[in-house]
Amino acid sequence: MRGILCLLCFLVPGFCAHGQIKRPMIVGRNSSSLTLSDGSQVRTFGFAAKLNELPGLPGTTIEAREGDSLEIDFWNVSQGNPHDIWIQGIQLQKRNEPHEIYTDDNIHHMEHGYYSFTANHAGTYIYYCPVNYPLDVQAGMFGILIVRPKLEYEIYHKHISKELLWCGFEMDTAWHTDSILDAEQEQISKMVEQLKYHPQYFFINDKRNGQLTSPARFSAKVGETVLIRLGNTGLMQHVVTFPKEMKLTVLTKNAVPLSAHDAVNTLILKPLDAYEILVSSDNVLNGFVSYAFKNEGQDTPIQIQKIPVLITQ
Ligand SMILES: [Cu+2]
Repeated sequence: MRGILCLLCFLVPGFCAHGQIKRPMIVGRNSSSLTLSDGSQVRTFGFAAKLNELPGLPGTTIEAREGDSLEIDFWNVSQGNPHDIWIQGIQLQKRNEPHEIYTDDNIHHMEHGYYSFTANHAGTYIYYCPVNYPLDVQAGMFGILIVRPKLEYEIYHKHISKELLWCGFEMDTAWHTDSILDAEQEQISKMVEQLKYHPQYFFINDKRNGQLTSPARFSAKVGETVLIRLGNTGLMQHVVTFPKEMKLTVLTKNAVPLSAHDAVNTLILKPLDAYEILVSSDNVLNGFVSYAFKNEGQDTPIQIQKIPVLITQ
């Protein structure tokens, strides 16, 4: 029996019940930048996969399969204040050395932190730096963890023709000055309390409106099913509305499977929410997905981004 299982593990990727051990690396930096629509540059923090890589918004994507054991090696090379990693919805075990006992310290400049967990539930998660929340998240210290389902779900997902990741984010450039990003740890909590949040820039990944290019923009054939991962790494509410001609199935919200597949076309994401949805259309379509950025409790959006949708024969 064991031989057959081993053979299946070898022949069918994803069959193994025991999962793999993965050790992804996250490099934390505080000297990245993002070019804004007027050509100016704004300073950001971020998470890269390796030392010589500039982090994007979102930072490096970590991928795993249900049942895998992960030990994230977080290396802080930011020179400034300490940082830390949290994953929304997952309890992490943290060590300062690979096999040391659990620690609760933040990770200082040039230190490593090792965060281990078992990926028990398939879904899309947001990981981020909780230090001085929400300052470091606004600065850009966030990324996506994807836990892919085991084999039985994979069969169900077999008809998916492509996968997209849309990470909504707003930016108030007043939070991105050197005096704020380099402030001493002791001053920060008082400073964060006094900061007002009036974002001037609104992004899907790190792009605006129609600037979203392949592979993130939506183009598909009639009848094709596209899996979209949506994450809110901003501080506002994101209301995402698909054209009514499109069929939407919500698979998971914050990695919890949703069984009620009601006909919905609008999703509301609070900060740090993440959804996995399946989208398809039986007809050709040339439209857009509306991405509205709102203050919670207010009806009128502060800004609406439009992601082009093209469905052809
Ligand atoms: Cu941080």
